[in-house]
Formats: sequence, structure tokens, C-alpha cells
Amino acid sequence: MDALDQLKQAAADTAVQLVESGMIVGLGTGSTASFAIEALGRRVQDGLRIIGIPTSERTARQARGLGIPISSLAEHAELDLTIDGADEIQRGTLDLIKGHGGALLREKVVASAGRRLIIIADETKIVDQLGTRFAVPVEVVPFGWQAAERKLQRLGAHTALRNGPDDKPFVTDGGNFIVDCSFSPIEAPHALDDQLNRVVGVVEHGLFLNMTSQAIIAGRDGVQVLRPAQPAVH
Ligand code: A5P
Repeated sequence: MDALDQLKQAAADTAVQLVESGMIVGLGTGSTASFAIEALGRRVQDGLRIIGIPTSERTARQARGLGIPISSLAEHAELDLTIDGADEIQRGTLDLIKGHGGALLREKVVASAGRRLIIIADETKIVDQLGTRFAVPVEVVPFGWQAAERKLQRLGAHTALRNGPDDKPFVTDGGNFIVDCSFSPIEAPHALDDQLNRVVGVVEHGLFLNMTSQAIIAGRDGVQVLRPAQPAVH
């Protein structure tokens, strides 16, 4: 395992210790979240009783393979906590960019149905300003996506329709496309959040503001638990 994976695993293992028997747990998506699901699988084999709500088909498959019971928001509309990764985490606010893995819509729905969102990451994900290294993924309906893209460009974004490995548009679990929007960097995340929400054809976007309850960050000097300057709103 390379050094970065060791950090991801350290953050994931710390987060999984917060999970208690009887909890309904949101299961994130991505390489860091996948370490948390592995660790949860080990705890389930040792007798931990939880129900997982997956944020993607990929995560659902992994959880099933490890024997973690999974369910949906239809049966459990309120979760105790969600453990998920992030692409960028803003120092202080712990606001996020998520969705590089393409699961942002379900990730946001699950996170907002939970009482706590625990973000796990290696220290390279911390930024002073969002949009420094990653574009904001914006999920759009395929019908007329070009019109939505034009509006995103008018908001100042450099846009790119995300392609899958087959060079065709990447299709999310919800059957939508993703337009990656680079604003490098984002000066006013809350204003941008409002503007993105008003673009017709946009289903959801990867700015997760005021949602993080704790960020568990692993670095070369150990694991730190960060809390946002303002409490999260769920
Ligand atoms: C998935 O859609 C994303 O939100 C991921 O949580 C995010 O991209 C972080 O992924 P890694 O843990 O693989 O860096």
C-alpha cells in the first residue's frame, strides 16, 4: 500500500471507531470511503449491528460483499451519521468539493438525511480556498445539457462534460451527466451555491456547504479531528 493509501486508511479507521451498534450509517463513495467500508465490514464480522445506506451502486456492491446489511432512505429516512471522502476541504469552514467519483447527488442526499457528516481524508485535501485544485462537478439532466452548460459558463465557469472510460459521456447512478466547472478559485461559495441551484437542468452540484460535522484528516504527523468554525446544519 502506498503512503497516501496508508493515510486514507488511518483516517477511515479513526472514523469507523465512532460507529456504534444500532446505528444507521451512510456509506460514502471513493477510495477513502472504501477503506472505511472495509473497516466497517471487519467490525460487522466481529458482531457490530448496523444498517448501511450506500451512496452509490459501487459502494452497495462493496458493502454487500463484506456482509454489511444495507437498506435505503425509503426504510430509514434519518441516519445517525455518514462517513465519506472529499476532493477539497476548506480550512476553517470545512466546506467541501465532492463528486470527483461521480456520486455527488446520492452523497448529498444521504449526508443531508444524517445527523452527522464525518469527512475522512489525507492532508492533501485541505485547501485555503475551494476550487483551487478541483473543478466543481455539476450533475445535469442529459436533455438539453448544452443549454445548462452555456448558463454555467455565464456564471464564470470553464466547463468540460465528463467522459467515461469509453470516451462517451459519463452517466451517474441517477442517469445524468456531469459538467465539471472550474472557477479557480471560488471567491464566494455560498453565492455560487445559490446560482448553481437556480440553473434549470442542474440536478445537484458538488459544493457541500455547512454540512461537515467533523473532518478526520490523516497526515505524516498523525490523525487530527477538525470541527467547523460554524456548526453544521442538517
Ligand atoms: C465521490 O463522488 C466523491 O465525492 C469522493 O468522495 C471524493 O471524490 C473523494 O474521493 P477519494 O477518496 O477517492 O479521493
